[in-house]
Amino acid sequence: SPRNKELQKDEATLKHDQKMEWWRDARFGMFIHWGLYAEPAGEWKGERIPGISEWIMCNAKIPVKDYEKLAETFNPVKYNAEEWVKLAKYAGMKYIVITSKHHDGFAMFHSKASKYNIVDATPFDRDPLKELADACKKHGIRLGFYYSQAQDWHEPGGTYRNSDKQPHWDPEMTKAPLMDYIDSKALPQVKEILENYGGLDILWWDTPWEMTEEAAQTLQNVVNDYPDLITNNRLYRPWPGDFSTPEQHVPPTGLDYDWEVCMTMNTSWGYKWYDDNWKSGEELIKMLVDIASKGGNLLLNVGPTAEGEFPEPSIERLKEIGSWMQQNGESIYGTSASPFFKLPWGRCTMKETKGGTNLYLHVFDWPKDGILTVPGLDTRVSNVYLLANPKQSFAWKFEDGNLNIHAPSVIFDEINTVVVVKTKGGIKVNSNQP
Ligand code: H79
Repeated sequence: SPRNKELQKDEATLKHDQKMEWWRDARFGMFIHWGLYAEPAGEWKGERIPGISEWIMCNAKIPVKDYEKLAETFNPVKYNAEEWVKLAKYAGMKYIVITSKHHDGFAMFHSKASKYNIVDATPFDRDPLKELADACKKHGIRLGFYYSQAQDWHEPGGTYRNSDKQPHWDPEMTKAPLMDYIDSKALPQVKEILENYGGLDILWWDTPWEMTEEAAQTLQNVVNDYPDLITNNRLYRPWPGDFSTPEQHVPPTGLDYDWEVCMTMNTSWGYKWYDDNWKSGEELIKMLVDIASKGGNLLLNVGPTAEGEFPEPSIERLKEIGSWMQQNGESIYGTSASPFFKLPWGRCTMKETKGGTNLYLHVFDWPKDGILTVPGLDTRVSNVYLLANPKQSFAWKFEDGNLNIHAPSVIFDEINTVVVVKTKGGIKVNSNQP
């Protein structure tokens, strides 16, 4: 009956909400792009190859046999999983997603399905993803693996996409159908990563364009055995997965579906030694706030070196974000999108509390007159104070249908100061905002 159908749907929605709860609260995660491409780091035979470094095999049209040789010298002896996890945690990140296999086809985990993996094909006799999984468990960080399911430039049958839609530059790679590669490598490897790493929280697919529905369904059948696993929307178009994935841009408004922006700190995902185009720590903090104010997550990328270390500029930025998050994380975690259409001075996030709702006002630009106007707010306010220093409270007044907060000039020049408006009961915002 229709009534039964409705009840079933409610149950499915409830289950889905339960599954997504930690992810929605987390707001902030670390993406790690690490693979053989960290070794050339954007340069091939003395030549700088334009584009993102993890695409170097494709961009420089490197024959499979030549690219494979990178494995013989890939030896990240400085890798220390716990250091990575501790830094992510200090930065305020609640989860990590790492490339288990990128488009180059090289597995960064021990795989029985393909010898082309870090344990069997390199001098490095360790499984770095096992070590990462253990470190994440120890420090309470959730873990996801990125897996390039369609593009695999190392296998006949793996797809390959470029802007001019040419076939793979290495003719050997075009001689098998997609399902051969899916059955012999992608499917067994996906089973391995889901089974061997203590239970993944996220599986992050990429580049769905050349997938077929048959290939997608084959992989989805495995995913279905893991009811708590969260997946993105890049297995197959137009399948929605659990969340959508704006890449390298922040949407102008929130989306009505769970979403996560993935973003690099410089230009490339994989390590590229001469990529100096770094966003500042302040920019990244404001980006996280902007995304949270629209109800999304930020997955911020680090591209470690072939020695197994984070680049110094990434470390600096993670620390800068961390020192802000240590004081202001409450205004990010577990919050929901701003109830305001637009705020001239910054952004807003909000969160239910025992007695009412907290509004977190992120002040990017202090109004010159020191009066912070919260437009159209129609709510009983019990306190207004500085999140980083709750003893610092502010006077407030309702005037002309707006809440005006009178801020002393001492804090005017701080970047992104968070002012908490504690309210009693729910938030009501009148729509006749400026
Ligand atoms: O893993 C990261 C990227 O390597 C991957 N997704 C993120 C998370 C990615 N794959 N494709 N793209 C991003 C965008 C595609 C860009 C392309 Fe091109 C433009 C493919 C072909 C033309 C630029 C030029 C990149 C490769 C050649």
